Amino acid sequence: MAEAGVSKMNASSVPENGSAGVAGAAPSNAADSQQCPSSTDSSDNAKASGDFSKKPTCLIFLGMAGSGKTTLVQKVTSYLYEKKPAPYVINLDPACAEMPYPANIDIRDTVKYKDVMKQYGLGPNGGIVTSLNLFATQFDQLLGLLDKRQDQHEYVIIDTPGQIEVFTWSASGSIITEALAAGFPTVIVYVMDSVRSVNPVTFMSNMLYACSILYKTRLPFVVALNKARILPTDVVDSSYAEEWMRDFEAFDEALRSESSYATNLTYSMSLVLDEFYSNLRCTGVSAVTGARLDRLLELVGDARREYLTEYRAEYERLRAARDQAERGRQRRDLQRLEADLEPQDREATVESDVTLRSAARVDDDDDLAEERETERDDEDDTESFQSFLQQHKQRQAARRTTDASKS
Ligand SMILES: Nc1nc2c(ncn2[C@@H]2O[C@H](COP(=O)(O)OP(=O)(O)O)[C@@H](O)[C@H]2O)c(=O)[nH]1
Ligand SMILES: [Mg+2]
Repeated sequence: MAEAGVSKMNASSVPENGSAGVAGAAPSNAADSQQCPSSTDSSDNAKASGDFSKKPTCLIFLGMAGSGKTTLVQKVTSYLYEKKPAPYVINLDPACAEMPYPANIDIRDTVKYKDVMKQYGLGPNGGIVTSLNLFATQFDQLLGLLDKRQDQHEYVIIDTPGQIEVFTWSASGSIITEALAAGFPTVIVYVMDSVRSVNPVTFMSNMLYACSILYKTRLPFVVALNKARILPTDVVDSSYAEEWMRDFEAFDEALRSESSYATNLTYSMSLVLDEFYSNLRCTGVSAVTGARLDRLLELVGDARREYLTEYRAEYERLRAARDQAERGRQRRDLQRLEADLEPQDREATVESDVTLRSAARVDDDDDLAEERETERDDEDDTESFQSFLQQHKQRQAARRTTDASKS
């Protein structure tokens, strides 16, 4: 790619580095060589057969800016490094100033977002979206790398840009999510700032966002109520949020103390979200202390099982439906094209088709011989027809002479 700041992404240029240190975490390359078992027959079979039950779980961390995605990715990465095998970590935030975890793939090595801003005359948000778009065009190469390493990792962890809408409502975000979900068991970890959601109206906005992502991605979902006061050092006790989800009366009571014009709307919305809450996996966590990460991963395991039993089949069905719709569209286009053709165009097409077919036979010796034979037959036919005409003319001339002599 020639655009400013974008280098070609290939196996050699995609740095699978591990230089940024995480406390207690070995650099990924080192961890790879120490911990990752070499390919076994069973894993080769898994690759060949596309056996999803043996593939690593892809965790896409989404959430509002400042909710703690990056901090949580760092903590989960560090936690998994201790447990082994090491996770495969991908940073998709081009504007991230400091990455506190060792990433195998870092979008900033491929796309320089400040150069993209300059090159296209964009502001920071436009620069981030365009950088992600540029990266998405080469995402198949990343999938290739993941495919090669799928038997070496249990988790693939993906950090996304600060502003949630950059990923959730952009074409590139959808392409990346769909590409991952089509090839790997994929789970969305929705990170919610429990300190900033103590207001019921803000809580409802956050939940509506979570719900819209669930319906957009159609992927299994885990809500991480981050910055929760699980330990005395944390700021807020996240159990209020879990109670509001479980108990509508409790939420209603909290809402009564609000005198905002949005109260009525929030009340109606909470009724709508009742169904969403009923199936929601949710836990308080602290990205700073690492509290309840084991619970978070337990819920992720649950979500993975759901992917394998329900979402996978749904994905296959959707893909098949899309392929069928595409084939139908192509057929209709062809029919429309045929209908648009004038009769003389059609004759011309038929003629040119014959010409093409005859031209295509030139290379084929047998067909050529056959064609020459046919030509000879045609010549013979022409000769016999001419002699027939000759004889006919002679017979007529003879009859005319006989008639003249009689009269
Ligand atoms: N107290 C507390 N602060 C946190 C926690 N997680 C993240 N933070 C802070 O929240 C701010 C935003 O975090 P960051 O991970 O950059 O958010 P992102 O934009 O979603 O990636 C940082 O100052 C973090 O230190 C947590 O669990 N507890
Ligand atoms: Mg971040």
